[in-house]
Amino acid sequence: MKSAQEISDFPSLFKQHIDEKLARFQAILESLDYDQIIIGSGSGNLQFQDDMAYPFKANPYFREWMPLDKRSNCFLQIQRNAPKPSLYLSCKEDIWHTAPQELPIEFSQHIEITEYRSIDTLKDTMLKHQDRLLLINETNDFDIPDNHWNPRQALSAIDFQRRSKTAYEQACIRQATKLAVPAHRAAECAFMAGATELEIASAYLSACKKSENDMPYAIIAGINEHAAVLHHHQLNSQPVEPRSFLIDAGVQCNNYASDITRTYAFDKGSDFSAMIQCLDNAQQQLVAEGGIGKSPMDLQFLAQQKIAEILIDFKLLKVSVEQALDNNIIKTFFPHGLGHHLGSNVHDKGSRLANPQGDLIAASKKYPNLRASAPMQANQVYTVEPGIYFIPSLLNKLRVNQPDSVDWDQIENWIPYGGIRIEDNIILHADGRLENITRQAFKN
Ligand SMILES: [Mn+2]
Repeated sequence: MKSAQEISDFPSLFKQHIDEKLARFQAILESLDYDQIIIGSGSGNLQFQDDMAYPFKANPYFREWMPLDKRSNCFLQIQRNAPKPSLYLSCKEDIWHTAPQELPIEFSQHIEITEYRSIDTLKDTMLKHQDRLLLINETNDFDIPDNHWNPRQALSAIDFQRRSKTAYEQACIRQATKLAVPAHRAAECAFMAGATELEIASAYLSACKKSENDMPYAIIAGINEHAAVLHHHQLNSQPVEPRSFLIDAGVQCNNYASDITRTYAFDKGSDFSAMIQCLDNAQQQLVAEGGIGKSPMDLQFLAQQKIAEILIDFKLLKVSVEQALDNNIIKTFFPHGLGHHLGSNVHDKGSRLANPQGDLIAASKKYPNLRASAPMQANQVYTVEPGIYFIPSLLNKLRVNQPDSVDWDQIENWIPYGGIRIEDNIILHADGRLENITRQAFKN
């Protein structure tokens, strides 16, 4: 019900988004003493020694403003005193390709749009204020001094503001989640019907009516042992006897991603199924521990504790929770961070910044893989994704270094199931409310 309403709200939310971003970026220009910032969408690159291009995807600095992820050679101009941003779109006759992606008409009225034919004419327009121009782009198309092209201080200031998502961005991620849920259900059904990894990925794409290039990241779909490969992208086309299945896949809406993981047992009466249930409960408890000012490192510690408890309950660990944490044993079973910010990057930037000047909050030595270290803040969107995996290479190291820490006969029984990950996307609202948009979408 709310979904349709939210889509119809997009034009007005987009206007608010543009106004908010304009105010934030004009403040950045003022603090760094520039007159204008130009953000390029990027240029399509050809593969080495080939006339085939890589699939194009506009960079996140451009996508944060414009829902035009497939249009190369666009430039967005934000000036210190202009009431609207200006968008320069490359247009030239092209009989080989489909007409370029356009902004929805209701969105375009909030932007000053100009078409240009050659970069040289555009250069003349832009370079009127060359010494005060800041360029964010893959290539220095306007030949400006190198210190004004992607300067670190500007990137940090932009990444810092990006952590607080506008209402429009939140609505896009919510919608991206709603679009992903039927696809996740189709994937589950395909797995239960005995489909291969490749067939499951096809079922996912056809259920959300998207192509592979529309995905925010390549679909991870691992059956059995493949569920232990954290980013299993080389999907198998051969049928196997199914035991377990892990799928990590999202959908994009106006460039904003959802990032969802579910794990399924083929036999609902198995120990593996029971462990999924335990991790699912732990995951929801971890979600509830989030809040404004909370430290992601404290949550990581709590996740390790809960995972240790589960491994002890299933008689896999032969040591106490304290010993398992003190001796870093849990990192064998849960080798990644509990979550990351989510936005125009799937792993959104800015999650380690202490301030807009670019100082970083050091990641804890114990959890160097954690993508987020800055305290949680209002309007942040992030993932919570604990996992328990049986990864042969990590288990082999544990067997050498701490042979008495686990029951190796038991472990052998779990390796064929690969692993479990459960991942939801959360909005932390300004009033402290935690909105689990993933659980909400699965419920409806
Ligand atoms: Mn994720």
